[in-house]
Amino acid sequence: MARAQLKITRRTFLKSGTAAGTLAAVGLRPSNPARNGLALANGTAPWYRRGEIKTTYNYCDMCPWRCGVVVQSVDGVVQKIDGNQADPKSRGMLCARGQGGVSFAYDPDRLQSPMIRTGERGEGKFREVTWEEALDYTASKINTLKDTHGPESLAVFGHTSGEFWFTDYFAQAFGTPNAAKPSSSLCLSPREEAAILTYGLGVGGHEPVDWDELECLTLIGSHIGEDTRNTVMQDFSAAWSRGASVIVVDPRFSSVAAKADHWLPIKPGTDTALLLAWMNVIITEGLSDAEYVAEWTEGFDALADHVAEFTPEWAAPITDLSADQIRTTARVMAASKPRSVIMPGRHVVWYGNDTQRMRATYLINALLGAYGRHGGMYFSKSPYLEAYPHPPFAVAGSSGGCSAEPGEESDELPLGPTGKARADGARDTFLRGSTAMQELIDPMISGDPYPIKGLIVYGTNLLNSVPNVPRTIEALKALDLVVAIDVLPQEHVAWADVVLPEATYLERYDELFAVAHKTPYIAMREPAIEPLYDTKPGWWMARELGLRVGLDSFFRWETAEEYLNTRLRSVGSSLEKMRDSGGVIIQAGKPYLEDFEGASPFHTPSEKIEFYSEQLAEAGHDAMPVFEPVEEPPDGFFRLLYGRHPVHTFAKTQNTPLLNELYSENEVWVNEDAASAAGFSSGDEVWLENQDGATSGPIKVKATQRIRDDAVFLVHGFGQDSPGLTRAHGVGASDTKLQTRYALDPISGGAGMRVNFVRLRKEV
Ligand SMILES: Nc1nc2c(c(=O)[nH]1)N[C@H]1C(S)=C(S)[C@@H](COP(=O)(O)OP(=O)(O)OC[C@H]3O[C@@H](n4cnc5c(=O)[nH]c(N)nc54)[C@H](O)[C@@H]3O)O[C@H]1N2
Ligand SMILES: Nc1nc2c(c(=O)[nH]1)N[C@H]1C(S)=C(S)[C@@H](COP(=O)(O)OP(=O)(O)OC[C@H]3O[C@@H](n4cnc5c(=O)[nH]c(N)nc54)[C@H](O)[C@@H]3O)O[C@H]1N2
Ligand code: SF4
Ligand SMILES: [Mo]
Repeated sequence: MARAQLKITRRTFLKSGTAAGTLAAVGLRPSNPARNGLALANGTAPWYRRGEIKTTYNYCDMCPWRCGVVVQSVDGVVQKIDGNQADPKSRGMLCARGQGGVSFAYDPDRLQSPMIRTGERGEGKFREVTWEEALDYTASKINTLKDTHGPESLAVFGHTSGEFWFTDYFAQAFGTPNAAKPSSSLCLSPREEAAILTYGLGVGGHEPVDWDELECLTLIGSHIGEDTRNTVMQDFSAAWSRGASVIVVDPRFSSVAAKADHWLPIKPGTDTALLLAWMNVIITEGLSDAEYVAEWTEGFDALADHVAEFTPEWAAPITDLSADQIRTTARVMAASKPRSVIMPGRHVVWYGNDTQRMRATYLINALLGAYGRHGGMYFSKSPYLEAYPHPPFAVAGSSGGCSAEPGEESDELPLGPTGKARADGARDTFLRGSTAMQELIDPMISGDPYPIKGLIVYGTNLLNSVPNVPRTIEALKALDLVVAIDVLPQEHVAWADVVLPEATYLERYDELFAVAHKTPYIAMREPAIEPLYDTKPGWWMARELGLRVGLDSFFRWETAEEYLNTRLRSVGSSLEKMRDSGGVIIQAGKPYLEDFEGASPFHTPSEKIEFYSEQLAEAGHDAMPVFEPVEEPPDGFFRLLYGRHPVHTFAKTQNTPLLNELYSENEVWVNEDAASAAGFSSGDEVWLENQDGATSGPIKVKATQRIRDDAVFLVHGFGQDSPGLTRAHGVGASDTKLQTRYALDPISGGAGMRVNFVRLRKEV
């Protein structure tokens, strides 16, 4: 009852919020607010009385979700960031990290000037140089690499929202297929590959759960609440308030488990067994959507045969759940079909068999008839927007990642102009696969299959995001050129030959954010203030480098405005028109099956959702998901699990003053009984040591009943070693440094990171 009442309250609130928001948005551009008496008397006037307010539109870069924001600054100082009411992701609201953007920009630890290395790599000794010198130096090194080893010998890693300029535009124009994003093989590539194999569409940047009409939500690990993507939090709260059923499968009692009707504390690594048993119940009890299955799927009989033996009784001892729990939850899910979905999740590189696990979740969604149905999974559509005209790229294809649009990636593996394929083993190993960033590191050391000699690291936290840090350091020592483009002195920056400091998202124009969505849309970024210190925007750096390495024909625009206005012309708009209409352009989508008027929206060979995958069978993989046990922790060790904290993003915000104040140090979650058996209790300081002897710490114990006794849990991003990060340095423990190994997913090239084990030690 309480939840039903909340629904009404929230609906009413949203309605009035929108109306009030429109008025507020109009009021955001006061022509010239008079200074009040306090300000004139040099008193402490509130910021909005200190001078003319400049209002600019932007999309948040505090995490890869990119909510639309409205930024207000006075006299060249950013004062406030609000959610843009017109933006489909923020809808006028922001998470704590989005609000914390001001503090990110004004972090005094920021990189302030271009630098060239003077000491040994890793020592962090540099001299400040002019932009001219830094760019000339970098370009001459890149030209030498190209002449000596070919353009493929330059790898480009990129994340954060300026990634496009380097990982996509520069890399493709220059002619290297070795461009990669951590948001692909270290995050969501199994999810995308499984979706394309199973129903012929990518999931895309914004998971297309049709929240407004959803009746049952199942979460496999996805920890909404710790994962504080703004829109997902809003949508989840609304669905929950409306009374939607929630099933959470997580070895840890996560924030969202606390809101669940059913919490299944599964033994880590056994989710595929649970998914097979759920399919068994749905099929044997006749709970699937028979009409939908007949019309839109292929291979149902094969699937029915396949799962016949995977009963709840079979799965119970494997998953450490009861057969009754498994059966009950399958029935709950099916009772709401087709308004019932297992959310695809996002960070899905877990155990190396991740594409098959993701396929199993999609098969259940298909049995329940969810794809293209109201309250199920809608179809995202990319907005229409033409590229800036440029000559054909030397390398086709995309490096994938969180921002990848569905259908954007081609089936062809990109080849370099000299006919060489990506060096990550894609052609030999992976069935499909967007670039596997971690697999590009071996060729830097071994020269096999061919040498990679140079690396541009744009907005990627190289030593905090990629497993097997000792190997990355070996590669950093072996390279001929390392360029770091960042805003903070992160650990890997000390290993660079050239450091190019970027202006933050609040200080620059950037590529348009064109989002595949229920309502496809385009958001803009413009500077709220001038770049602080001697920093420059990424687009400018990419262009200046491009002009110096013979790519003039790709960089014909002089200014960012010229580039953006040219693209916007293709949709009858311009920066000025976008500003006038609230910073976003919204187009019409085609979210449901009925929008296709009988044609199939599924781009598989059969044009149906494929329970049985011929493509997988032909490539020698299991055509239907099977459960493969994962290695057990050795005696005295726990499996190392990790996840998010609501006020931090990855390893990049721990030093942000405001966010650091909210949560400054991580703890290791240990089951209370297991902790006391090992002689530890809450607050004790311990070191963590993994199966290979790697250590991180000291870190405080959080002894709790909220986690199983075979695993421990860490918030990712702490335990940083860069002395330049004055607040984050040396605090807590790092999951990355304890992930000396990973399990490679043979289908997607994803790096499963939950295959590491740690023990607690009093000292090292
Ligand atoms: N605040 C905040 N929010 C973020 C981010 C951030 O940095 N900060 N990053 C964003 C990004 S890019 C991503 S990819 C997402 C990641 O967010 P999710 O996709 O939700 O991340 P996961 O790593 O899949 O989920 C972590 C949860 O999985 C549970 N888990 C561990 N092992 C298992 C297992 O074997 N089985 C099951 N069923 N559960 C398991 C853990 O206990 C934990 O609760 O978050 C996004 N949102
Ligand atoms: N151990 C472990 N590894 C993980 C994960 C995990 O949970 N645990 N999560 C995985 C996932 S889901 C993802 S998506 C990836 C994320 O991987 P990354 O994107 O590498 O993670 P961040 O720590 O956010 O690093 C962002 C980097 O960009 C810099 N930066 C911030 N703003 C700007 C800017 O405006 N311009 C430039 N040039 N640089 C900027 C930051 O200082 C930082 O160095 O990590 C993956 N790796
Ligand atoms: S979820 Fe939060 S941090 Fe991420 S883009 Fe939105 S407001 Fe920014
Ligand atoms: Mo991610």
